[in-house]
Amino acid sequence: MKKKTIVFCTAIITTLLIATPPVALANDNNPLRDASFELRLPPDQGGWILFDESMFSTDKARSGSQSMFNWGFSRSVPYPPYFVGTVSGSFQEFTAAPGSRWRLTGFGAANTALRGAPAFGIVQVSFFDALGKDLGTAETAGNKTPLAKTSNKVTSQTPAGEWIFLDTGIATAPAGTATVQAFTLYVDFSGSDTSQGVYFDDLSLCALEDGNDDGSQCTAIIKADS
Ligand SMILES: [Ca+2]
Repeated sequence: MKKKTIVFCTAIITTLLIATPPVALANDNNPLRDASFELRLPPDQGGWILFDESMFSTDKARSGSQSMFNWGFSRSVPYPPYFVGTVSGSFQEFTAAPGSRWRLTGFGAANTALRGAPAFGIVQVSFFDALGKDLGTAETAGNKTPLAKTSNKVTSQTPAGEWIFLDTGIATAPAGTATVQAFTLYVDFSGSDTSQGVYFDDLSLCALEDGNDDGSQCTAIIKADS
């Protein structure tokens, strides 16, 4: 009887493993401070730097009791391009060498499904030189490509209230890199005349070890002073 119980439990665990969507890899070397937004550390203590319509929120949390809420109001106007857009977010900055590889993951959710498009929440890594110029990434470098590497998105198609896993994949720092910035971002150019936004929680930044190609082994790095 005991044996049967064990077999049964194993079957359940196996089923759960197969059914579980991809989740963040464990990262004991996550350099982000207050990665779950519980501490509300100010920037001069290494905390998140907030811009535009961004705030710590107790309205929704994937872990603990707080998250980061980036939101905005994109209104329609009677002249081209017929909308006024908004970009809000939060970020932290780290020293980074050319050729170093980075992966940012986290979770995003909208309490009510976003209206219109483009209106979306992402996590993003961006590289900068010593003068603060945005360099883009090796993967995205080029005239017609964005100067950063972004994750999949929370959009109008994302079920309301559901946390989804956000993942930039691996971004390689181009020549001249001095720093990397890890962002939560909400972008709204929808002209939907609605106040709306995306919650973020449980971010993890990985500086990949040499020879590691999936972000499962991360190097311990020291955060630059703010
Ligand atoms: Ca949290």
